Amino acid sequence: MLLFDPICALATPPGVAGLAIIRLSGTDCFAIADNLFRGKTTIASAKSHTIHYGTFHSTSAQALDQVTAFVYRAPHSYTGEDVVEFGCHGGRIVSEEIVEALIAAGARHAEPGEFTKRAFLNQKMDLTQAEAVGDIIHAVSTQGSHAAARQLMGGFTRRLAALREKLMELCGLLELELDFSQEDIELIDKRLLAERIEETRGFCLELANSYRSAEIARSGYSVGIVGYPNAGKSSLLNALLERKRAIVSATPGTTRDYIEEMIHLEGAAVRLVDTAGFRESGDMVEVEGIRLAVELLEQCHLILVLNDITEGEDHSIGLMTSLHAQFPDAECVPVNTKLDIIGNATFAPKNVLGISTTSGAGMAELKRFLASKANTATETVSDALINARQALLLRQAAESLAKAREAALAGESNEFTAIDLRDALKRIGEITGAVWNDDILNAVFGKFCIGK
Ligand SMILES: Nc1nc2c(ncn2[C@@H]2O[C@H](COP(=O)(O)OP(=O)(O)OP(=O)(O)O)[C@@H](O)[C@H]2O)c(=O)[nH]1
Ligand SMILES: [Mg+2]
Repeated sequence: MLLFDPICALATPPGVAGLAIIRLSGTDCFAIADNLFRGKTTIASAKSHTIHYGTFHSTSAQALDQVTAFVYRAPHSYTGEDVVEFGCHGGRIVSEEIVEALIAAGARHAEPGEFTKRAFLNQKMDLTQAEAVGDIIHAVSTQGSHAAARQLMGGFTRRLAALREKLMELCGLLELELDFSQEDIELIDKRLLAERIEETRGFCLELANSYRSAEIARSGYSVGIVGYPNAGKSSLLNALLERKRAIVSATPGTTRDYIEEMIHLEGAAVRLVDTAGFRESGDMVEVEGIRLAVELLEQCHLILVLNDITEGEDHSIGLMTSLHAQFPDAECVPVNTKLDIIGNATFAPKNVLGISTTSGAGMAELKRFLASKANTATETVSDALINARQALLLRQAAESLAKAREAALAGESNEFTAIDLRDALKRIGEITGAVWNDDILNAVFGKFCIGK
């Protein structure tokens, strides 16, 4: 077990709440706690995994709060070190004063992600699990949160371990064959070897390709609301949010900036972006609004193209065509609006989504449609919520495996194949943290918030 200096931080959000939790971890943390905490027993004599009630004092003996102290002894704690977690009342002042008292007594402020970093360094979890901690905290969708939980419980770790084992086995065979090179013994058929390498390459690529779905599960499914001025875009945003967020008016060009809001539909997180209406405009503010809209639409997974049905069924065809050309990766879906004005909804084409934000017609169908699109987009996410770092390493591993396969098929010396296999293994090691350096750790833990 590695021993580190004592650190502390507020682990719950700052602000007003029923309770707050302050974490203290590292060498001497029990002694620091006993300087400030008065209960029936001392923290230093407390058994691991016990809770103690008492008073928390400042270093100048000012009573700050009545608290509970949760005691965990190394190595049976989150960080693997001695840990005390103080539960106090959730006031901004009291929680800050407790942190300051701990610092006055010898601890220091924890850096972002430092508790989890220690957990990794003390082998309580690997890097994929540490990243899952961040994902479960920041998850915006049920699916994202559940996938992060599975990753936290070691789902991704196990998959990578199986991959590593396969590659190690192949490396072992190749290196064994090298030992017998004089005798010209072939322990593994080169075609079979190439096939087995290809299997592992496919596995790496499949995982890397799930990055897009994982990103949707992590940050939400982005839906752009687009249309000519006055099509009813802001009215739709407000109707989906069930509150008046955007200004709606009969004057075309009402929305100048874009408006981004998140809604939850059947467990899926859907990020809605209301944009400035598309038109040739001489107004510089509006032109800027349209330019911003274009930038945002590049990141959208789906674009709803709103068509004011009172202007005719085909009114937005030109816009639809240019959107298709400009955003080939996004799916553009037409939606007719203001069905109530044409009175008899039977005039509206049946195979196209149609709504009225005034009467509510078609809104349930549109919500179901969005939920199903968002949920389908994340269907493939199982127990690994692949992030950009992991996707890059998986692609690099796949490249090395492609080289290894070529070397095997070309009948090159085993040494060459083995080098590429080792290279792939190193990349996989970087994903789990079996191979690490400060840059890797900074990239992973730098994104965390304080107290995690
Ligand atoms: N009758 C009826 N009027 C609607 C409906 N949806 C929007 N409107 C009206 O259409 C006008 C424009 O609505 P907005 O939601 O501001 O349209 P927009 O597309 O955001 O317009 P810009 O931001 O100017 O591009 C307003 O007067 C709305 O009240 C609808 O379903 N039925
Ligand atoms: Mg608008």
